[in-house]
Amino acid sequence: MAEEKVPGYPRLNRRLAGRGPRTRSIGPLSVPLFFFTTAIIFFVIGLLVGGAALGGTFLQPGGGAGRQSPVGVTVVEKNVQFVPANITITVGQTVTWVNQDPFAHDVTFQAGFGSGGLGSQGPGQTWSYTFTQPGVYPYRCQVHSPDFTTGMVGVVIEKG
Ligand SMILES: [Cu+2]
Repeated sequence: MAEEKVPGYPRLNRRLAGRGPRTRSIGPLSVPLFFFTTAIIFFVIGLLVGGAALGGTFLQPGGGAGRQSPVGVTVVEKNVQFVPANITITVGQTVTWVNQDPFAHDVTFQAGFGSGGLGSQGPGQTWSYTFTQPGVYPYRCQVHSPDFTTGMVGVVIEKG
């Protein structure tokens, strides 16, 4: 290659000589660096788009509750037990109790509300309640629990 030199200008020549190798070393490096950076950018975009799509499908079975409403929670009544017995939810969440036993249960809260009294949930029947006030809500099945601590009991903890 041609030597860049201007006679009589040693400082300029040193600068020219110093510039040469630097541009040559950056040249081959910058191409993979560009592709690497691009790959990372697309990877991040992919994560964001994929996450949004996953979130969308995950939220949809929530029962058409709208954008703000969180996914519902299900408690199964099986073998004379609430499963899970203790649940923690957030304000606005709906809990659905499903009776999977071949006999009647009920969901009766200590606070006074419930599925409608003694044995009000026949086999296969469901009952739902949307919780709007933070608190601790003990409940029982009146058929299978004498109080709110023994037998067929459960607790809903609602966080604000
Ligand atoms: Cu019961």
